[in-house]
Amino acid sequence: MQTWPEEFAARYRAKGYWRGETFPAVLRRQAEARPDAVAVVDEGQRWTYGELHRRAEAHAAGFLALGLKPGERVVVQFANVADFFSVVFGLFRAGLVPVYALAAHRLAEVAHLARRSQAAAYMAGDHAGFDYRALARALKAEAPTLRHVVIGGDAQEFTALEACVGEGGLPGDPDPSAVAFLQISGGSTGLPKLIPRTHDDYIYSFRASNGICGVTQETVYLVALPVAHNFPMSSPGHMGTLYAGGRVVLAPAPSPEVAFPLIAQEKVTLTGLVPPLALLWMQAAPGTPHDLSSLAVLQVGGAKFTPEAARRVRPTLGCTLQQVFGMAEGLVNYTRLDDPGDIVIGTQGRPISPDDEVLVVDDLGHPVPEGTAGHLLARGAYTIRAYHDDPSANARSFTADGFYRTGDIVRRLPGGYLEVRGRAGDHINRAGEKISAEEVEDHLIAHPAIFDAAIVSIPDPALGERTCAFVIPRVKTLKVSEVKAFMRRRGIAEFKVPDQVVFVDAFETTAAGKVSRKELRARLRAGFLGGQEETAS
Ligand code: OOB
Repeated sequence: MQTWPEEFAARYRAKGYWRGETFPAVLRRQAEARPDAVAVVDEGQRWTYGELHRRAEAHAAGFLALGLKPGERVVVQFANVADFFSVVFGLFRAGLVPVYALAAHRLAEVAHLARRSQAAAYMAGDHAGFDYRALARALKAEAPTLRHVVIGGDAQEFTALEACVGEGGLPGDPDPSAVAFLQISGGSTGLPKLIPRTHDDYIYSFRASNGICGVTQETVYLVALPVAHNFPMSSPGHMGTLYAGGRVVLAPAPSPEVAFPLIAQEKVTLTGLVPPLALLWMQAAPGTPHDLSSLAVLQVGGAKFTPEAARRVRPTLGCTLQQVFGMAEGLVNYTRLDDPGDIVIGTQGRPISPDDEVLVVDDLGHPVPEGTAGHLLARGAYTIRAYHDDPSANARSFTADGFYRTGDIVRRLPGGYLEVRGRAGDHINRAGEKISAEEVEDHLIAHPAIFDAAIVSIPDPALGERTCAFVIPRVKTLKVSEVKAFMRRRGIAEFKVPDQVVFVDAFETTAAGKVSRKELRARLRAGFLGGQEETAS
């Protein structure tokens, strides 16, 4: 159930933000209104709204026939493929709760999600050059609550997704204030936290985003980023596009080589990228034989897009730039499509909703004047009040009056526009992928030849930030290649394997011999950069 206090919930309903819509009802509405309109395009497969709806209904019945019970959690791990949509809408229809893993996640992350959510099932696709069946085999030993594994494609000993179909026996639509799915947080400490989003709150976020981003049934949205990430899902992303009756085109990879032909063929009008990809696209666009003229708006977000890069979007790609600064916990900011150039280039936008409450405070929690950098706190109709089943994270991440501590350092400018200046926490933003220093350090320290390790971010022209592991080895013979190979054997997502490994004899400490890990990371980083400590960003 939603965790907003009743007086807030009542206000959000009265203002028309929470309208009692649910995911199954959204799909049904489109399937009834425009059954023959194309909803999802995936490498030659074209599913209409009618087809997507039929598949989702059939899967819903099939999932329940397995013995799954409404309310149970199901970890889903799909690349950018159409099955993602029939599976998650099938789960919604059955009252089951998807837990979104990224396709890049490996055993360590998926096992954590399954355990944390007490998942009853794991559903994955047989695609993307990785064997999710092998992952599933190992997962069963690590997640005791798991009763079913469903695999799209060649299922081998597991239940085939194609066979998970049935008819009838479906429950009524879910309660709109119930948790619809769990999304992962890119949060700063330890393992990813689970973010519960309700039908009411999430649908509000993309319905309102549609208005801001001009999404209609004419929109053709290209999912270039991973389909399960919050940005391409709801800002306004594929869910916003389906809500409006538009067309969702899935890119198997975000590179210009793959995405440009798709833009030309499908006449894509809108897409969202992280800054490093936007740089690649801008580099590739001038020489491309593909017609990109349908692309009206390019959204860039997930990490800071520099003004220098932002300025080049229109000259190279011929489209309008929209900056998007959001988080899976809720709050999303957009530059508006008719904002003046200096706002679009120099800020990360302003909140979706007039009822988004945004505070910028100093270290003691006191509000700072406009134009001064401080910690961003947020509260509103689509910003969570608590993580799933995580009292200690909740105590750290939310104020007593329910504001989410975003961990971001921002400056508020006239008109409520925000400029992101950096992060207060210890997470690294590597091309929009959030990496917790603590989580990676824990894996490193598990190596028998590693005495201690600290992960720091290093500025990187392509990725924004890359990771550097400072390692104190127990034996002089330890090799960088072994450290990286060990990390891969730990079963973590490739983007978390340190980009650089630097061996040191000891970590410098203060005279008192005591340094917080945070301070230690800052010192290592400053030393590595030759004393050129970066600003907060
Ligand atoms: C998006 O969501 P998450 O949950 O992966 O990461 C959220 C964090 C923010 O707290 C901030 O640190 C960073 O990513 N971030 C940005 C940014 N957009 C996100 N930092 C600077 N500039 C930006 N434009 O990344 C996300 C979710 C919805 C929409 C867009 C991005």
